[in-house]
Amino acid sequence: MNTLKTQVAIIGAGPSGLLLGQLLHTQGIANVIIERVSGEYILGRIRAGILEQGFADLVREAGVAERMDAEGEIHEGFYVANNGKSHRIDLEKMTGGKVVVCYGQTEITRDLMKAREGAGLQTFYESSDTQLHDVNRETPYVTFKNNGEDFKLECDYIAGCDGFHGVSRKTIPEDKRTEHERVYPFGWLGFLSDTPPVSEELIYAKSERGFALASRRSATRSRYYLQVPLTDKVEEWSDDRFWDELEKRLPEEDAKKLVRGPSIEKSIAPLRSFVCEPMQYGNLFLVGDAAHIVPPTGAKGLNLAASDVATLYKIMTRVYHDGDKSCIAQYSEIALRRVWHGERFSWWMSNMLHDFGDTKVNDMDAETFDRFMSSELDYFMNYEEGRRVVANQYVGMPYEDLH
Ligand code: FAS
Ligand code: PHB
Repeated sequence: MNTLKTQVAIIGAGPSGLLLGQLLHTQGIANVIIERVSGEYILGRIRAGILEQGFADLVREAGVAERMDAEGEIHEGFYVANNGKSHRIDLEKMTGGKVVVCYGQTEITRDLMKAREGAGLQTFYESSDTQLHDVNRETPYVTFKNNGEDFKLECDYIAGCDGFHGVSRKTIPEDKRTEHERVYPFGWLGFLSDTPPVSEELIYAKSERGFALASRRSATRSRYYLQVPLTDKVEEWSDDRFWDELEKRLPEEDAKKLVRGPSIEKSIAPLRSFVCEPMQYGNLFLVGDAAHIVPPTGAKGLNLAASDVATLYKIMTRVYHDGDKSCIAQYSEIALRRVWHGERFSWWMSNMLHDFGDTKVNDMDAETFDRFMSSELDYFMNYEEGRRVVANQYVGMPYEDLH
């Protein structure tokens, strides 16, 4: 058995784990990451694209923002189209100057991986049988296998950054955690292509045929999504079929500007709202998707992970720099307050913009629910106070300081 010691053990080398590790490093707090798959595999997972200002500022604080600031696009607004009629949400004007950065999660992850390697910080990729022990004691530890050897990592704290399917949340005894969940009756078919995006800013389009999102990664790389039934298989969607359907769902003036090309990534993701309460148990802290999931309609998933990281980073800094452990108990309360704001916004945007087919929602038949949601969307798009609500949620609620 190889026995190692660190201050903070981090489970998972996704954006949560890597960003937390880098921020702790800037404060001289030792940390080791244990990851189940390879770095290449992680970089092959195409996911989020919109960073709130708070996230971008955190990346700058971690000293890893050079490429993001050079290549990321500042977006001052986005469009919501309701059956062909487009409304622009002017983020900059409606929020007193706040904007979002359009820069792929893959690129942020790549930058964080490079910074971690450059700092010589330890990351055990392709580990297996990771288990968390004595999380309720002063001396928690993690055991795992790597490269055919057994390891024991002794630490003071464990950050469970291992996503929805990870081991950390399940380490909290079932009678000590409450899980809230809403699974949506549809999924998103994502499509990545090296074609010039149809629009400078994102378009969230509600249509009679279902939801579509026109996003982007750069001036030459597009990211599109279509709402599809959960029964669909990605093999049933040829590139031509995707482009034909996208064209039918976008407003006409945008659809005619579509530039088609081969998909370089195509996958279907289910949509769910999920929250685990509390987000901490003893010296174990759940971070990001390990604790919560949102439908991507509000671009909140990755951004809620960042605000969890910000809170835990502040707590760890106070513990190790000031010797003040009293703030540890604040993590879950502070993190969950912002998580539920993101959950509500993402659930609300999903209800307004998707076609629920014949699924009963809130004990209404789908057609009645759709009439209510169409009126909701009509109000929030056609009245300035409505657009302001959407704008302030989209750029992200402020990060809360420790008490
Ligand atoms: P992650 O899931 O990214 O990372 C967790 C890491 O832990 C993984 O690398 C995993 O391999 C590792 N791990 C798991 N179990 C382990 C174990 N037992 N031991 C060690 N390591 C373990 N968000 C948006 O804002 N917009 C989007 O468009 C969007 N699209 C998405 C599409 C898909 C298909 C998915 C699944 C998510 C999407 N998200 C989106 C949300 C996504 O971006 C997450 O919020 C983000 O990846 C959260 O990062 P982490 O918390 O680091 O979790
Ligand atoms: C993306 O670019 O992947 C993206 C952007 C905004 C969303 C969801 C996904 O709401």
